[in-house]
Amino acid sequence: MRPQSNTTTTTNINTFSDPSFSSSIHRRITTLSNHLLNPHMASDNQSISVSPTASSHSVFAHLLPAPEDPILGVTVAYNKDPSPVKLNLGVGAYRTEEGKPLVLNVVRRVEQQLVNEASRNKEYLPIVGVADFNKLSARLIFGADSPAIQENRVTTVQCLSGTGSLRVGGEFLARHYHERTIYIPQPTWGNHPKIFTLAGLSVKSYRYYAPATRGLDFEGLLEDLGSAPSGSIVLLHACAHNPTGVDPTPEQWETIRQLLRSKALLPFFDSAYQGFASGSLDIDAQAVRLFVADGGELLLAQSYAKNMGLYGERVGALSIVSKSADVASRVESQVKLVVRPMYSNPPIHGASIVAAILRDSDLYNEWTIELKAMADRIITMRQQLFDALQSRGTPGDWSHIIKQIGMFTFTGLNAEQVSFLTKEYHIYLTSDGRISMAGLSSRTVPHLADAIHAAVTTV
Ligand code: KET
Repeated sequence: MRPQSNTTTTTNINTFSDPSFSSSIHRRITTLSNHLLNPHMASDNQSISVSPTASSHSVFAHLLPAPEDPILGVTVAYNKDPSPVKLNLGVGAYRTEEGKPLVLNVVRRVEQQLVNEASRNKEYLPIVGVADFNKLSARLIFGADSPAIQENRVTTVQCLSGTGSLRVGGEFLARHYHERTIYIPQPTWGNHPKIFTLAGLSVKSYRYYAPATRGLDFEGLLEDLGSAPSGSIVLLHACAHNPTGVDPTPEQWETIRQLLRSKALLPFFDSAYQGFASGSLDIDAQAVRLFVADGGELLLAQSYAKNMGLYGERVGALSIVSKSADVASRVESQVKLVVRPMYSNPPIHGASIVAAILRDSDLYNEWTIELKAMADRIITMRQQLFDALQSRGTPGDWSHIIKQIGMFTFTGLNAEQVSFLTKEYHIYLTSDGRISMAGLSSRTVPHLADAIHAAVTTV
């Protein structure tokens, strides 16, 4: 069929009428047809070699099977267990009294509204994400009256939940900050060392938890951060420390702030549980606000996975507080250079839900009520588990269950006792003895208490 005449086809016609081009095409077609009809007849210099990928040997044959993730792997094991009494207390994900995942009513309502808005489209977001989401997220954590926000000293970039925000922040620091060492608490969320190492930072730890008291090792913390080289980065859990459930008191936070500022250490807050520690968004932001109020610089990774139940939507933000509006805008331009080659720009849906809730005072109030209900249910579970162990006369002091804060109890069970719980009682938790209190219900507390009692009396 003769092609239509337009510029492109004219070029094609000219190309095909070029004798050298048409003879090269002819040669290749002949080679290909010879090979297909009888591969042995193809002459040596025209044969199509068999690619190594077509052989039976895999180029990945040398790979060793990687271990499952210490936290998410617990869910993998749980899913394989056919027992009807199995209980997943591994991952920090909220469950209802019926043991079901929860989508907040306010989230469902906003999602309906978003779906019905015909004017919405699926265009790419800017590299920094939904502008309103960023503004409102900064206000949520720093406070609406924060001087840093009023002075335009805050750069906020929508990222892929808390993990993505930490990673982008880590890479930004590895590229542009003069000191490449980050101090993380011992213990901390298991993903922290991997995130920061892969971001290009060197990871060291500072003492945080005293197993003997099941409380904060405040002396150890001050000593370790006091001897960190000036300028080092310090990872701090904004509230509801994971996995210990132990937070500094407001007075201890003030001492930590003075130490960091006097040594020019750079704070990097991880805020994954705002609202889950006390039930109040403002109270849980107090430590962060203390550090912003002194006019100093800091980074903050924020997640809406837990407090809005948006786990799989991957909604979060990285905020960087700088000394001036001018620096903040240059910081933003450089953060964009980190994001663009990594994932280009963030997803729309989850951030639109958050922005809609934070923008509207009725929706916001509804959210705070649902959030408080989640936090309260966890506190009730703490009391019920403590009472159940008391009534069984389980040896040991279990008061840390009601003293610890947030989603987790750091039980003090050792790795053998944990594997006993899993093998004998089908209760799944991380090997460090952390249990997600949000995965418990009044119905399952007795089963867990029986298991803990058996573990500490027999293992
Ligand atoms: N920081 C902390 C302290 C944290 O516990 C988590 C998640 C995150 C950040 C990241 O959450 P994201 O979903 O990226 O916003 N912790 C729970 C889930 C997990 O391990 O991924 C957990 O510890 O069970």
